[in-house]
Amino acid sequence: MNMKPIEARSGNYNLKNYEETYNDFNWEDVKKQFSWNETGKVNIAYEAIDRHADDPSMKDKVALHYSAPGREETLTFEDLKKKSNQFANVLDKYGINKGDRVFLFMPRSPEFYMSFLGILKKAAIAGPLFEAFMEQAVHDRLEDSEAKMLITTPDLLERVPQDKLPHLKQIVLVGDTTGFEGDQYIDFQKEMNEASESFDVEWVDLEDGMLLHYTSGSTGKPKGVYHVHNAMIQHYATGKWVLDLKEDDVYWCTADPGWVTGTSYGVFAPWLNGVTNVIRGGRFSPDDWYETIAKNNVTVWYSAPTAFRMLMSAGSEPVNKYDLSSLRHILSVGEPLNPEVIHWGMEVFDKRIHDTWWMTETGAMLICNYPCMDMKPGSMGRPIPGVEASIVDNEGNELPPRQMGNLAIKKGWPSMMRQIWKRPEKYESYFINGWYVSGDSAYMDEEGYFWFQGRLDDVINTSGERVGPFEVESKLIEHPAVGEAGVIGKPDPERGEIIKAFITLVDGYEESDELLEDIRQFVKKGLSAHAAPREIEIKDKIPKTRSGKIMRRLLKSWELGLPTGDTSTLEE
Ligand code: 6R9
Repeated sequence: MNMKPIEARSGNYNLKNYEETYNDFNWEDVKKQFSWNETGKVNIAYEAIDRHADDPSMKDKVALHYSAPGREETLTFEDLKKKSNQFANVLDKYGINKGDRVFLFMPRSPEFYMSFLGILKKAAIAGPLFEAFMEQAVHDRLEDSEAKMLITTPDLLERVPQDKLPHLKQIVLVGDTTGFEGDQYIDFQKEMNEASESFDVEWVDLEDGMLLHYTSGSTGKPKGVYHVHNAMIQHYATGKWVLDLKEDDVYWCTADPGWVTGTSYGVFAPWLNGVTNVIRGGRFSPDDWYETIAKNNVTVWYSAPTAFRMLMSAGSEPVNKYDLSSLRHILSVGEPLNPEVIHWGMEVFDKRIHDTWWMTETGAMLICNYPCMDMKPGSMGRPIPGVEASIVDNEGNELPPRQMGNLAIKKGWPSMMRQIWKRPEKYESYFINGWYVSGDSAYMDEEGYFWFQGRLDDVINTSGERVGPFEVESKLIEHPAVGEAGVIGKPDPERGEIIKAFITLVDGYEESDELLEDIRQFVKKGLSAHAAPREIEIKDKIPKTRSGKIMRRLLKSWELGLPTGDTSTLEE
């Protein structure tokens, strides 16, 4: 996997010199960017929207450019200020108070963003849910958070088991409300039409809550990861250094706001930096995606390996139809970024795809590739300024370079989660010896670049060798016949575990013993004998989460005939 680094191209980047900035860094300097630094009045939605709307040179700038099949809409910073004020007034009218949980269960739409910002202005806590969730998933999250209000659409309401949610008092419906009788139903459009466009933003403390993101662990029920307004410091800073956002950028983050990437980087980072934000609704298709870039002249694009792999499999026909020359910076998150994908990006976009590593729990990017930095394909990059990362053993002792262990972050970065909702013991269990231990396994090289190996639960031990599934998967997809790959360890009496690969075949290839043997040899020659899968099974699809992560845990349960555990985030 160690390939030649891809050198940085020169350019006028916000982060000019990684080492210098890292060594001479102070979060206090970042805090000076915020209006609360002088006024003492804190609210993340104010900093993201109102602050620009109140600036005569910014108020008419496009904040949100929304497009979906059949709908297109453009909102300026001033528009968004007014609309979110109106919604904050609606919340006020219906008795929502500071700290109340207000959940959103709806597709990406302008109404989503107005409501989301309104919730924050009212000092309540927003809980975004994936629109694809089915009844049990919706129930578990609303019950655990004791949400008082839900914003949803009439269509999705059938997946909300209202009779089993005693805390849920009000349901705001976005869409046609004919036939919905009862005091609990609130008509979004009707209320918005009646609400005032001015609202006195509720000022909060930096440590007050704003966001509850549910995330599924490998076992058990999803946990509520609680974030506070203070996170804005890091959203802003990483937007500047890593996304390299500048005044004239048109930015597109492809993530759904049900996933932390769709809030931290689909809402906060671009707007805190005063940048035009493109939101695309509807389903993924290569044509729609390329068209979104071409039509909006997207300059900075943040997506995920699964999407890049799908675009890659779609071949050069769709990509050649569009003018993508507006793109100047491309980034990825959510899963290991296969070197193959980076090389594809160099070919079709003539740009490097910059990997970034972080988690729901970390609230913002922590280990990244920067435009000013040489990139080693397969590595996640280096920690952001102001953050210390390391590899530790199970007792929290630091390990030397090249030794695989727990990827850990020195406790206390600005966007760190502050609670696991109602589970203090779970929260404490993340921290060992002053380190936040991520549950990812990785190693660091001599130059301080971090290399992801797998979730700790996913690392395979075969004949005494530790093998990360990512390396094997990356090699597998380099084979022309392989579309996607998911690799697990399968218990074996002799070897501890053997490597089993699940793959999809690229169109035009047929399953045969010769082909499987060829794929096995390809990994053996390209990676190592002990990393070559002993078993390969062909599937129509590899199971993935809504955020595009391969669900190796599910592959393993299927293989071993075990219960599948929580699958609420499984993509259909
Ligand atoms: C933002 C987000 C977190 C887990 C994380 C890791 C995997 C994320 C990655 C990556 C390799 C990267 N992950 N980024 N693995 N390289 N650049 O994804 O949050 O949904 O909570 O997932 O995703 O395993 O621990 P979340």
